Amino acid sequence: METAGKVIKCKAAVLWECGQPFSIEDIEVAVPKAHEVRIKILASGICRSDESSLRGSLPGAVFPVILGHEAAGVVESVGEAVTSLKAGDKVIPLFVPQCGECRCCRSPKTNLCLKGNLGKSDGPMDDYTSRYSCKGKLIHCLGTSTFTQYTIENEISVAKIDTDAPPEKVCLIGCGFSTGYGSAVNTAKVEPGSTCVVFGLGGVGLSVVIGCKIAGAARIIGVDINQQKFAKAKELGVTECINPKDYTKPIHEVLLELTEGGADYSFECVGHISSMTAALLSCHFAFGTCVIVGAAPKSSQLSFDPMLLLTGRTLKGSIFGGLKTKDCVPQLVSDYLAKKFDLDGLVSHTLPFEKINEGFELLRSGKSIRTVLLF
Ligand code: CND
Ligand code: ZN
Ligand code: ZN
Repeated sequence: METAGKVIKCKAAVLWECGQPFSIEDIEVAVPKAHEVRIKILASGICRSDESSLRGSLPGAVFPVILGHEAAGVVESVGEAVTSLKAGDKVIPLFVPQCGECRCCRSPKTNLCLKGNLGKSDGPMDDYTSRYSCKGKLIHCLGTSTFTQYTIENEISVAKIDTDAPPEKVCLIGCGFSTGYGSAVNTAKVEPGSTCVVFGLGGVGLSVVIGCKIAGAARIIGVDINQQKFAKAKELGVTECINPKDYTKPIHEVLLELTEGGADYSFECVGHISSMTAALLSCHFAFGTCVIVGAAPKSSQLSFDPMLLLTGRTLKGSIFGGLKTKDCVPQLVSDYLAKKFDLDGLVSHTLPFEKINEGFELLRSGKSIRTVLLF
């Protein structure tokens, strides 16, 4: 492409300060260095973790910063020594890399990679420096930094996907869908006939629901304090919806009664300590598994009676559904194209990229499931 080897000037949503609105700015994106690829972003979803980073409640963001971690795009150019990708490839940036060589990558027990830089500023670059500047100022990256027309990633943080994949849908495979679906089928390993409880029916929680349904769960109980989420949840596979606001007693007591003593699997997809404890208490005392998917505010602490585990409960968590990113993302995109699952129901709104602040307002007001920004 004619831009290869040159600095690119483009638009990006820059967050100058914590808690402020984004401002659409002209930025400069550097030429990709060795092992790096420069990607033209086509679509990027808005995830709750972006809102938490904006508020400074997740670790990592150093301001000014470019956020965004749920995107699809096309490779514009590649740096030296890039072997797995070329200009024109359709791709999904990965906020968890897969180098294939480190102890974690060699282990089948985890999807994390020791070359990853989760929760740290300046993303997955080998030298932990940024590649963006605006008005002569360095703009930090965080994870994959996809709220920009062009971004730079390390080759190990990019999955090549099917050329026919619609970016405005498969971008969700870059976070929300894979995180939820993987938590059900991979982290929990839900079996046919089981009873599942899902706290939080946003983009992540509904993807857990899709995973539970595909795994053959007999009952999927959705818990949310926002009644507006229930219709879509039922469409996607929730069998009963519960609103904690409708009860005076603690919600785990309601769930224990409903499930003959507790769920086989409970999932926390909110990001609050209180719902994490409720999820743990809602799974069966002898054989229940609770999976923490939501990201709690930094420095918060979870505390509970250790007897809860002694009797046989399992407490686990996962990032990106525990799925090895570079291996699984292309497969999930092919499975979507083969209609093995549906992403369309998760996309409640699409907006032009410049309306990013409107997209965040939809998330804050509880009106959206996923808003996808189109570039
Ligand atoms: P989103 O905000 O869309 O959904 C959260 C849902 O929880 C909303 O429907 C709320 O109404 C609901 N809710 C709020 N409070 C309660 C409560 N007390 N009880 C029940 N429901 C409640 O968020 P999302 O789906 O984008 O993300 C969910 C969480 O997952 C969030 O914490 C995010 O940061 C995290 C996450 C984790 C990972 C991972 O890899 N583990 C990746 N991305 C996001
Ligand atoms: Zn996310
Ligand atoms: Zn690795």
